[in-house]
Amino acid sequence: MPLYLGLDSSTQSLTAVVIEIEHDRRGVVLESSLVFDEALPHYGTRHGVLPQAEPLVATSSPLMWAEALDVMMNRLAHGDIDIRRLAAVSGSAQQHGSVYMNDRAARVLETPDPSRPIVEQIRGTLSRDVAPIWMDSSTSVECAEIAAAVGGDMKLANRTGSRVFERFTGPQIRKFFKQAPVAYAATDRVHLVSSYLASLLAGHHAPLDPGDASGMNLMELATSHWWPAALEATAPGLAGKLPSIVTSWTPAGRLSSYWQSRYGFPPARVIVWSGDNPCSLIGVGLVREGRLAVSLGTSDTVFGLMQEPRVDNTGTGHVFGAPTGAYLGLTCFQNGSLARERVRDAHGLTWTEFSRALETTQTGNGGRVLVPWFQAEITPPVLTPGVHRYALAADDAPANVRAVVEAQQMAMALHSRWMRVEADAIHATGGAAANRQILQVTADVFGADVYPLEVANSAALGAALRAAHGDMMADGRSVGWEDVISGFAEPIAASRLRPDRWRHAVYRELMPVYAACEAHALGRGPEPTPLLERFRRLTFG
Ligand code: ADP
Ligand code: XUL
Repeated sequence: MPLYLGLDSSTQSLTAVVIEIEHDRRGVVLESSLVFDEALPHYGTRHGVLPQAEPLVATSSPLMWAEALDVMMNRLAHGDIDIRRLAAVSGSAQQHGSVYMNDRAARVLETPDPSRPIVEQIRGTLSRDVAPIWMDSSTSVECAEIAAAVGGDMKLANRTGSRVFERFTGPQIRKFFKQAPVAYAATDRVHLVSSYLASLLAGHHAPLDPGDASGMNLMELATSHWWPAALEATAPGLAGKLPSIVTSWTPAGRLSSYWQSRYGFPPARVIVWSGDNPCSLIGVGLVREGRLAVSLGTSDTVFGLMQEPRVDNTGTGHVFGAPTGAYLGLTCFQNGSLARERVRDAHGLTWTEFSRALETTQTGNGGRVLVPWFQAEITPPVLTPGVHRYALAADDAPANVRAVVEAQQMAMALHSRWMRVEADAIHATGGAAANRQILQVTADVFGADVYPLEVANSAALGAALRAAHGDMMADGRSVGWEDVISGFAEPIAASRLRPDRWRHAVYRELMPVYAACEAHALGRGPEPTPLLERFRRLTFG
């Protein structure tokens, strides 16, 4: 029976999920993770990010990602599964991050020496030591230049699915071209994290899929081709440096001789990789329109499948390609898990105590509100971090715990309205989806059932399912997505969290008040104290 491997190279870790699928026998046979900071401490990352003097800059190490891949493949080869049964592998990676390779890369990728670790061999193939990642917000100048050159933000949004965003790859490439023109000129290929890791597996420069390419402000959403006006606005000669874009189920090749000779892998198909959010869409089973997913990882995201690309006129959300060939509407928040950790750590709590604080505090928090921009924020755009407390004492641990979780969930509900998905059920994934007290707030805020998924790493599971789908399609078996996900990504009724009507009514009152606090924190609205007092009177008498 064939096995399929999905890898997820996320901000903080690399995860592998192996599944078997044949007729009715289907299931996860292995899950394994390595945390970059702990497993590869010699790169000096913190939460997967390199230390930085400039607060808006966020980079990571392409060499660390390559070494992590090697460590994981070694672990799989020496583990309990029979890797000779591996039919295909695909992957998921944090979106937007870019890797810059020189013209030596093609040869090294093609003829790697299996007796030496791959990381040693690719060291000389990078034209830039570091990779800017999605947490970077240092490119406001370049964003303005690109938007102006293509005829404005809404034009860019209508063509590419998103207005210009600091973390998107186009502005990042432009900044590199301006700051290091010689190194830019020496760049033969600009990869995303997804196509870079796929290249290491396949032994040649791999293509991108529309799901990840749509996170660059460079791809025309309607055609899945590079948009010449955007390339021109970004950097000279860019067309010649980008990978091609292929449908999400295209084989990029087979595991190269390096993996075969070094670890005994078979020549399994490498299906083109995608971004973590597009992969999660599959991994949480959202292959039809009408439901939403929340991913509570390093970033918090709220997303759903769209048959038609409905672009966000408010400019906060994105439309990406979905691995099914349809579209993915998404809103991303930078202050996700790390903001929850900041509150947890400020009060010296464990996750159990954090959950207990949610259980022992009141819905609506007695009108105490936190706007939790511990780091720069993506939604709404905030470049200078700032934590704003309304009627909330900084040393009140339980109230701060409730306030951060309520703020994040209300922000997700408010800033996903543009998708116009009336969700009666939400699928939850990511590290913090293990926390049922957090998910209860999600259910009460959205007024929807929330289903935590059995496999917490939905991005890696989605990648494994994409590997299976791509392999079957390449064999000429036209297989539907419903069949692919069946038995893997179905919500389990027993784990469902149901919204409470009274608590949902409280959040319906609080949400406009939270929006007013957000506007005030942004410097765009009046003091929200009268609104908070009115909310307290109405709700708590
Ligand atoms: P990513 O894939 O973005 O690297 P994950 O989805 O693996 O991140 O999520 C990791 C995060 O999950 C950690 O940073 C941690 O804050 C959070 N987490 C883990 N367990 C819990 C818990 N019980 N309650 C809340 N958050 C948790
Ligand atoms: C999405 C985004 C993040 C990253 C990291 O636009 O920036 O969700 O993909 O997970």
